[in-house]
Amino acid sequence: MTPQKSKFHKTRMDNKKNYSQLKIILFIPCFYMFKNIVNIQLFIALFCLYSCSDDSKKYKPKDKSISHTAEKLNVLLIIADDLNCDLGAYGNSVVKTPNIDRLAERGVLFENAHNQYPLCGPSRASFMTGMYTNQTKITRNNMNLRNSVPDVITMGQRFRQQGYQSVRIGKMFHYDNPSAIGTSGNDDIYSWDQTVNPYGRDKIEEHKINTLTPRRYGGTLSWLAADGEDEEQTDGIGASEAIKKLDDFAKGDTPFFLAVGFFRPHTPFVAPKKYFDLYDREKIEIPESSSQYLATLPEPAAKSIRAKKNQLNLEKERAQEIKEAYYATISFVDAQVGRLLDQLEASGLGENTVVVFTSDHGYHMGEHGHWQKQTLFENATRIPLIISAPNSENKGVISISPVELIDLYPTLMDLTDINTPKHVVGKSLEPLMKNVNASIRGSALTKWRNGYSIKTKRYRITKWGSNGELGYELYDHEKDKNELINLASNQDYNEVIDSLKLVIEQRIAEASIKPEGLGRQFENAKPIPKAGNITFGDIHDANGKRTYLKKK
Ligand SMILES: [Ca+2]
Repeated sequence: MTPQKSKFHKTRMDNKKNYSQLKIILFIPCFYMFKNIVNIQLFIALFCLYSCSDDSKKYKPKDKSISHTAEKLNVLLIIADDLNCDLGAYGNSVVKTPNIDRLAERGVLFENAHNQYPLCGPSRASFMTGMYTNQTKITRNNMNLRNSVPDVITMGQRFRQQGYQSVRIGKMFHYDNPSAIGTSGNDDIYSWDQTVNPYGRDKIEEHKINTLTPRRYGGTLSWLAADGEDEEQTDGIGASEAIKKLDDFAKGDTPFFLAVGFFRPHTPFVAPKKYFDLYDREKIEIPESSSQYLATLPEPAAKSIRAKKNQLNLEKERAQEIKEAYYATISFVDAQVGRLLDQLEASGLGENTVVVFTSDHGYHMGEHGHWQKQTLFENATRIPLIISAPNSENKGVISISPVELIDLYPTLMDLTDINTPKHVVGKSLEPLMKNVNASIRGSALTKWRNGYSIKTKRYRITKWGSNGELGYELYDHEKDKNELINLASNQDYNEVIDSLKLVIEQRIAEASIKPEGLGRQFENAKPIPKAGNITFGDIHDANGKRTYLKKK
């Protein structure tokens, strides 16, 4: 038993003893007051009844998890923003991620994990509530969760309800990145006991950042090999704050849910110079894409990968420079993950802390001719997901079963022995963590605009338009991992596509049912109005027109 556990036992025993003493003290004067008025036997009987009924409340808890407080595991949830599976642990031999790889060695790596909507805000609202976006009613950024599902119990809120200290550092719910860094973004105040909003040199020196669109850094490709140390960057500061929190938690006896949301590798790809030195820019490969290929796709799919006009057909050298910066930024985030893992070990918390590493959605790096997110290709739907539980016998194993980001909520509830709220429709991955060959779902569902897509172990089918009237895509991952050959019209796959059409319809119908116990659900909640971005140091007139640009 760890010192933390024995402290809990002691506190509970002390409380019990004090409570009994208090009852005896109250009983004596009451006995003399009642002595000459009513039947003493009746009083004693009433007292016993009161005593017993009180004890029965104490020793038969309604919620089984409450009785297990003494054995609570802590949770450290680390989420990167816009990180795809270009990681060593996921088989990428170029990107250097020794720390995420070391976490994978002691946990379960989910090879076939997918987000539910490949855009920050919707994805985060979805996994923090354990529901699909047709249930959260959030499919846009800059939405406040409580405007559409005010009564929902978020993951952080559930931990708080169970006596955990729930702390957010950085980005968990939607947060305009990088424009809102330093603020709380579109946070949910009910999810946390405490929040920390780091703000680093990447913001103070934002004007130095290279970008395809002047003074735009979030929605467009932008990058910088920065001067200075990790600890000066926003995510370096976030990691330092998390280390301080872990240090505090190690001294106390309260179970914790520490959610650390890194802002990188989301654009701007800013990392200290040393991380750029890890890569050989000239050797970085850029996928090619043709206009003939576009003709094989339904129109909405073709549009999704040609939406960002100034990012199309980048010159190879420019594309390599940008991709190198994304990789350098991944290595920078990896180093911050390493700092957290080191602190977990040094503080002794590693023995009773579940560690999760994930991202809110995938990211194209020129695949299909597209950069960034917002498509229904594997590049945007697939996410890294690694869960390390201290009491798990399965370490360094890989699950190829399709899983969803909304499965994280019930998984963490199961691992910490807390009852999952009824409205959570994700499925616990605990059976897969015990046996990677187990099966909990046949497919992972992702929505984007008027399209839905499911990924099974072998296939991806994508449907566009509410009745499929805008077309279908079918990919066979056994032969085409990059999803370049649309088989939707291939006669050899008639049976496959017919059966998968039934499955996707069923999945969409289920994902659209209002979950039991959710409470109110509003259809048409609107995003907050968004003001124009201001880069720190630039001057704008009252009409928002820039009158002065801070020089590099
Ligand atoms: Ca994101």
